[in-house]
Amino acid sequence: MKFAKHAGMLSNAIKALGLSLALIAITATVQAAAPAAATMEQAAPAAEAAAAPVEAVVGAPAVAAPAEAAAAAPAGSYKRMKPTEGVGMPVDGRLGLQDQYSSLGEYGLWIHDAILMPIITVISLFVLSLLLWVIVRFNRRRNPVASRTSHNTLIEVAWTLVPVLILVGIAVPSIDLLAKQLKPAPDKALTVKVSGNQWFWTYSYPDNGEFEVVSYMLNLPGYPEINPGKRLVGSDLSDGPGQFEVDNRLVLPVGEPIRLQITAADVIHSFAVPSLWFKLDAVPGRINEKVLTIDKPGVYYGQCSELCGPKHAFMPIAIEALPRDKFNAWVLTQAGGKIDGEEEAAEPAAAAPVAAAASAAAPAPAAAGAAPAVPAE
Ligand SMILES: [Cu+2]
Repeated sequence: MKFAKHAGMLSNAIKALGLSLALIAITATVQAAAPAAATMEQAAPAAEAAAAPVEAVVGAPAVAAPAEAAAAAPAGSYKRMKPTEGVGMPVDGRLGLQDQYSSLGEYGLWIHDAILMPIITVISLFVLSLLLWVIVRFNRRRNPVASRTSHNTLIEVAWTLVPVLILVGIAVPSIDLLAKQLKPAPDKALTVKVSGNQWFWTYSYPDNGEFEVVSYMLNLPGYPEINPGKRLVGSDLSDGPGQFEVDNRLVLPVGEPIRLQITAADVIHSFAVPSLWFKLDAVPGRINEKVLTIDKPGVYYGQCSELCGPKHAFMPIAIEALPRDKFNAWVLTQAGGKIDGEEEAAEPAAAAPVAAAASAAAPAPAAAGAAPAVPAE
C-alpha cells in the first residue's frame, strides 16, 4: 500500500516534469520560429514588390498603345486598375486568412500562423493524449482499489504556471498589435471619410477638394438587377469578381498612412477589408477612426460586415491602391478634385501641373472623366 502510494507520487512527479519540459520546448520553438517567420514574411512582400513594377511597366504601354494620345498621356495619367487574380480577394477552397498587404496585417497573420495555431494544436493534442491515457491506464477495471492521492505540490505548481506562461506568451504580441492598430495617424496623413449607407458606400476626400465618390455594387449577369441603372460586372476589362466589384472604387495612395474616418448615414454598417487587416464599425452619429497603410499597389476587396438590411450582401468595398503620382492624377479626374499643396512640398507641385497640362492638352483620352472637372477648377 505504502509502496503503491510512493509509486503514484513518483509517477506524478515524472508527469509534472514532463509537462514542464514540454512547455519549455514549446516556448523555445515559438521563440525560434518567430524571427524566422518574420524574415520570411518580410522576404515575401519584397519579392512581390519586385514583381510589381514589371506588371506596372507591362500594363502602361498596353493602356497607351490603343489610345490615340500615347504621347499626350504621360506617367501621371489615371487608368482604372485591373485586379490580380487571387490578390485582395477570397480564393476558392482556401483555409486560413487572406494574404496581407499592410505591415500590421503581416504582423497579425504571423501571430495567427506562428503563435496561435501551433499553441492551439499542441494543447489540443496534449489534452487528447492525457484523456486517452487516463481512459486506458486509470479505468475502474485496472484499478479495483481507488488511489487516495489528493495533493501533489509539483504538479499543482506546474499546471498553474504553465497556462499562465502560455497566456503571457500570447498576450505580449497581441497587446503589441492592438497598440499599433490604435496608434493615431500623423498630423499630415491624408484624411478620407467613409460613410455606410443602405446599401452603398460614399467616400469623401476633405484634403483634396471635398469631392465625394459614390460606390455601388455592379449588377450580376443572369441575376435580378440589384442596383438599377448600374452596368454588369465584367463589362469593363478592369472588373474584378462579381459581388465584389463596384462602379466607383475607393482610390487611395500606397506607402503612406491614411486616416480613415468611418461613419454611417442610417444604420450600423462595418467597413471591412480582410487583405488589409482593416475592420471598423460605421455607426450613425459617430466617427470611428483608424490608420490604414497599404504596402503594395493593387485592388483589394471587402464587404459590409454588419447586418444592415435586405441588401447588406450587396454593398461591397473595392479599394484601389495607387502610387502617389497616379493617385494625384486620379484626384484631378474628379469634379473639384485638387492636390493639397501643403501635404508634400515638392512632389504634388511638380505632379499637378503635369497632370493638369495633360488633361488640358489631351481632351480625347481624358474627356469623359476630366473635362467637367478642369474648368471648374
Ligand atoms: Cu451595411
